[in-house]
Amino acid sequence: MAGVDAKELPKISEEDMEALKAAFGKGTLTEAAAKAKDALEMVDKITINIAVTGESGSGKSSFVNAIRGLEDDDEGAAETGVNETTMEPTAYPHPTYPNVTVWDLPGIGTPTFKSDKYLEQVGFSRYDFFIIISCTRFTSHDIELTQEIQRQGKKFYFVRPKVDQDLTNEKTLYDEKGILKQRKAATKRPLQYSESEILEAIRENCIKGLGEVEVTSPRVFLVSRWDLGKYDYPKLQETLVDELPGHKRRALLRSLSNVSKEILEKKREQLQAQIWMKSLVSCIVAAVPIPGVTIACDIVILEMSLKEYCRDFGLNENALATLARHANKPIAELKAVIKSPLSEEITGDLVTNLLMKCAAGAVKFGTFLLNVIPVLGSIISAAASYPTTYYMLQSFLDNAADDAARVLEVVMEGAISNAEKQRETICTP
Ligand SMILES: Nc1nc2c(ncn2[C@@H]2O[C@H](COP(=O)(O)OP(=O)(O)O)[C@@H](O)[C@H]2O)c(=O)[nH]1
Ligand SMILES: [Mg+2]
Repeated sequence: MAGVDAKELPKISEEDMEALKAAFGKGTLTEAAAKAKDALEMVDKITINIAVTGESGSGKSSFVNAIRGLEDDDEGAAETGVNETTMEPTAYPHPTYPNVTVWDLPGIGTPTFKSDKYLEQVGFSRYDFFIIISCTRFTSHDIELTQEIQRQGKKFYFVRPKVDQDLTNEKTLYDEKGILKQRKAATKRPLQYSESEILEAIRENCIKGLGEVEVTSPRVFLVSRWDLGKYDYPKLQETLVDELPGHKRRALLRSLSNVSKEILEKKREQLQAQIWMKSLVSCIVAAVPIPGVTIACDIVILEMSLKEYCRDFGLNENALATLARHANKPIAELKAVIKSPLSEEITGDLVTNLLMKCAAGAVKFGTFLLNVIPVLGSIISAAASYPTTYYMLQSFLDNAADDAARVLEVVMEGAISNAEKQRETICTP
């Protein structure tokens, strides 16, 4: 490693390094590359079914739209503000990742309702996990349902939407300086308006109600459909991802809306963890010499990978237009902070250019890799191609993730003013 500044090298995690060593260590590179290819393709084949249930009017359909990154008036959105009469679950595939389906389940709480029957009726076994929505207290029906889900060994999460409304309502009890207007001796309200205390009280109230009936470690996430970057929605996204196994985790994560820095970071980490596999596939499976660069690789795989990064981070014309509309911002404002090419600009030639630019940096990285994985040196083409493709994917991914973080910052400003507008409409008689 002498003469190489570690800071200039791509970050490669211990785990990746171990996987890389194991793949190269066996000596059967073609086999390792074929396995890597299968692992990468798995994410498109795996299906995820999310059940969203709760009483009618609680905000189920709105939540179904929210998970799918849609506004209620977008094409393909679930209809909101309607009383449902059917007992049939409705499937809403994710618009960009159709292997993720969100199911809007019929409201529970009819007089004939029995939780075990309900689950049977809605096709219980289909779902990976359940989201139970209530905008007031969780009812005996919700609780019966969770007990049945618990018995059958599946996961569930309580979501309490409309917290924006709660906060607005509470605010009316305080004057413009944030001081409680009517100080009754028995009041539990803080004398000074405090958003965090109100939210904590709502959360505690929900958990208390559930604790009384022995729901094991209930988790309640407070959300506002109009402001997904706030309150507990980002935490909910992370929890859902963390609690799914392997490939399912990847499939869900990439479909989640980019509403927080944390989720962007999780996506970056996940894509980062696949670079060693993508490079392997590109340099081994169908590698051809690239004119102008002294390497051989499969350009198509690299092109597809860069497009995948753009898609996952919302860096294409369509996604940006939708985002701009949702955030009430001109699309130009979002584009102004993007430094790397959008999906539409990615071509084979662009990939070759990027590889050329990365060749110098990759030399140092190659020296580093050769020290760790000596077998690379014995495969002449891989010795130069592998570090170059790795380095190129790494640089592009980091840039795309940084772009997405900057776009998010611009959008968040818009999101705040939009939520305020929404609150005004709701609260004005
Ligand atoms: N303020 C506010 N209103 C919401 C929220 N979620 C849903 N709503 C509204 O609550 C009403 C019922 O929502 P809907 O999704 O149709 O409920 P469903 O019957 O359970 O499917 C609609 O008018 C929604 O716009 C939220 O987080 N905040
Ligand atoms: Mg509905």
